[in-house]
Amino acid sequence: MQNCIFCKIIAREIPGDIVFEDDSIIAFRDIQPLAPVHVLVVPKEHYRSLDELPSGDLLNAGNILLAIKNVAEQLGVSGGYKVVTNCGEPAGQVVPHLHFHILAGKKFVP
Ligand code: DGP
Repeated sequence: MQNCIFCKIIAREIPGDIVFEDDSIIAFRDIQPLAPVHVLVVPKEHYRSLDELPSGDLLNAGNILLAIKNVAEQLGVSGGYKVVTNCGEPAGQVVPHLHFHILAGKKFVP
């Protein structure tokens, strides 16, 4: 989608510190980390937030969940991480492209 910063990272129009990628999902380090490990897991298809993920889309939903688990494992934080998605501006969502924060380390903002 035009003017979406995460779509631009996916399309390699702007740089991202990518730690994982497959056909439908990408994960890259957050540019403003709130924790020693702070990675965003992002479906490549543009949904504004979890609210927009189609109810029947179990494939996407399951793939995202498994990607989070696999990325956490790859980052070496299995057993000690938090997953957060901000759904809508009132919840603090700034980038309107569905993404899941993986946060790990001694100190992080919940
Ligand atoms: P949220 O508040 O859930 O929408 O979080 C958006 C996160 O995206 C925030 O922690 C900062 C991060 N972010 C914003 N712009 C960029 C960018 O251009 N590159 C990367 N890697 N992260 C970004």
